[in-house]
Amino acid sequence: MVAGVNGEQGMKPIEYYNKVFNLLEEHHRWFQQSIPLIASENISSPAVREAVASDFGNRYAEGFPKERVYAGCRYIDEVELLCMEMARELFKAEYADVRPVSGVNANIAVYTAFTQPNDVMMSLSIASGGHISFGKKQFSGTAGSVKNLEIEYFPFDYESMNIDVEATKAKIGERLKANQPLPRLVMFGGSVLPFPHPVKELTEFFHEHGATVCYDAAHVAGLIGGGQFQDPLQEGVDVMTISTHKTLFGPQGGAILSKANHQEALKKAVFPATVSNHHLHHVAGKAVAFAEMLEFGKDYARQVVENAQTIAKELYDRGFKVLGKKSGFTRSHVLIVDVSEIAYGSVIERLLEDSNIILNRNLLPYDIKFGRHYDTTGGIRIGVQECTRLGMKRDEMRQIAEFIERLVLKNEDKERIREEVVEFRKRFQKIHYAFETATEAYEYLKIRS
Ligand code: DSN
Repeated sequence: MVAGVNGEQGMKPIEYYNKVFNLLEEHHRWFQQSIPLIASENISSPAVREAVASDFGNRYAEGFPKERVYAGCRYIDEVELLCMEMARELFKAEYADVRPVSGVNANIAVYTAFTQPNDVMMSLSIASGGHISFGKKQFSGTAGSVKNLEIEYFPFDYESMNIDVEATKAKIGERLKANQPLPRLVMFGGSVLPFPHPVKELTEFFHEHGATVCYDAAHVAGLIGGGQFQDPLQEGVDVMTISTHKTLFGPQGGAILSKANHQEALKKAVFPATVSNHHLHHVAGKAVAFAEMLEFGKDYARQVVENAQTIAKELYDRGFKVLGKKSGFTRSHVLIVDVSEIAYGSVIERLLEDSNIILNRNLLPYDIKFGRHYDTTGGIRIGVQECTRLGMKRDEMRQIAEFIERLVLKNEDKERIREEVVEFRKRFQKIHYAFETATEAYEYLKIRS
């Protein structure tokens, strides 16, 4: 017998075992009945899930295809080469490395390839949309903690919700004048990216000042692949990192795309520097997801952006303070709502969760100035990519905005709204933008007999 973590005394191993499966099935049921609005998540197709459940997940294949340090990789190599080929096609990239096991892992490989400890990196602060992997050492951010990089933030314009080009150039000018080191690496992109970043306007400038320029497209990779967002590699960046499961079709993982001249540096920075074995079942899943994206990506990405713009306007018209109004609220899958006059973002997050509407709190660019932090944010973040994959369009975006209005602004009974959400969701159980759509999107796929 083993002591229970939640005070259950003496659960037997078989009881723990059964409990895990019960919880998994309950999770699936809950998501079948919920509206998923977390901007960094998506639903993967049964095809991707099948690939992920394959024996690849039990194998080792360190290194590059055809250069492995293990036997048994005959088919693994073929799948990985196909995966790389599709990634190059999807992102019009000369080099694709599909081995990073996450977006953070991909960013660490980029830091490894292009920086030395104590170098300066320029990126967005977390409150302005940067990712924790861009963060300073004093906040336990990845770049500071792992590579000891000094972080210089991009100046950010709250109104346009974007990097301020002239202020950025001025900041670099000031560093030059003060004889301070200039950024060796620049990271565009991040975790809140409603509008294209000024890549064209700034990349040449940074190159002239000796920096390598990267774009963290973790959030918008599916929109780039679908031709609906800025295309950073064509706009001049040297390298782009992605997550494979946010606006892309999963499974969870990362990848790096670049120009050919960076291939050797990146290849070594991934293996052996920062990845040993690279989750081969997820490489198989990425390959299937890339095939789906090549076939269906354009229609999907167009609908995602239309849905995001629709829900943003609907929320605004109903009285919510949606940021970025001047620029049309969003040109991606994500929007940010300032709820600071109503309640903390965390309170709204829980209120909505009780009615099966799943989203997350988010810092506003000006939250730190007002003394707010990650648990007392002034904002919430909404992403529509998963709902889009479930087939939702304009009318459903209106309906979701109405649910949120009734809960947050009209204080209607949350149990009643939850029942309406469950009813609403019944019509959206299939996955769209996939080759095979017979299995339901959140169906619990049982392999055990
Ligand atoms: N930062 C997470 C998000 O955007 O939800 C992903 O790493």
